[in-house]
Amino acid sequence: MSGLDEVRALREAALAQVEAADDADGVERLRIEWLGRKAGRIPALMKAIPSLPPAERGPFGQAVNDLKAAVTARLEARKAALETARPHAAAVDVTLPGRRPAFGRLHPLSRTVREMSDIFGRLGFEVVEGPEVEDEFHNFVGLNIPPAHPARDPLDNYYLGDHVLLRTQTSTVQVRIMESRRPPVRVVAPGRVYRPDTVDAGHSNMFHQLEGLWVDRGVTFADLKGVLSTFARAFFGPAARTKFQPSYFPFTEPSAEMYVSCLLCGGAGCPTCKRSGWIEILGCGMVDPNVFEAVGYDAEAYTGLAFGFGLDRCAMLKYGIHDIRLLFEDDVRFLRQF
Ligand code: 2NL
Repeated sequence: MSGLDEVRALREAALAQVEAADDADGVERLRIEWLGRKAGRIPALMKAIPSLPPAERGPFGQAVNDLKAAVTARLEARKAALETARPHAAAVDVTLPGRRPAFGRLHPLSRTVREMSDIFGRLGFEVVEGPEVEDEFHNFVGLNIPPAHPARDPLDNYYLGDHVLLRTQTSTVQVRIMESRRPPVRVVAPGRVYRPDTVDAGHSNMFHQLEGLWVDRGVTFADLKGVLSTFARAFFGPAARTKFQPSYFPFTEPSAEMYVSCLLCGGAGCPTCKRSGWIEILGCGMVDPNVFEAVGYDAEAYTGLAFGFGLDRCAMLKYGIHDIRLLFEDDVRFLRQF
């Protein structure tokens, strides 16, 4: 076969291959195979020209140039044809129904924090936060809990090092607020707290509190009862009744526990309220003068009311959750229900 016949045969092969390419990658592979500068078949023919007999060089060179032009043109055409064809394949069918976005929702505890903060906001309280890793001053000393107090037992606390621990109550935040501000102070502090309790349906070693503090001249126990019973009706509903029972905390004097009428049985008695008709939801009292002295407040001039809720327990009561662990397992089958 003469050189010219060979070029003719190659031309047919190349053009047929280009027509058969069915995507942009295929066209590009053929461009490299035929026109590629390093190993392309047509450049190889060109490199062979100088070694031909002089009389053949002209016609052969001409034929190879034509071949190159034809393959180049056909590759371009094929590429353009594939590009115009593609939008059809990938077209958007505007008649299809839309895809519904997946909405998340708030965790029942986040909802509880927001609902409570909202109610206390309307009663004039500001929401404040503070660190979960604390020192003994803010967790104990400032709250009138002396070194020998059982609450400071290393077995009842998560100590992280000397005098450093995970806070066991959010009162630490209020101590910090009193250190940094002069009265009047009216704040609530929601957040995580930690105690090494054995985990069961009613206990977790990490749980949530919302504590409140109101310090000013002339704040009384009547204000305490008013604030907390107003809160209870706003949070649990207008039918909720409240009662106070004397108690003891190192940081308040006098101290009390507040009970709400059981939401589940309306006060008649059921397993949740242990047949008493009442459920304890918080501890409270008038701030002990020793706490004021620890933060540099004048205990003669000011009085204060304080209270601390178990947030998890309130959320469980309101939403009918019987096991605290469900709140922390993050099982979407559980979370989807709220
Ligand atoms: C409970 C009891 C309570 C407080 C928390 C408090 C904070 C300061 C000063 C005085 Cl800075 N008191 N907080 C007072 C009484 C009770 O919590 O059992 N909570 C779940």
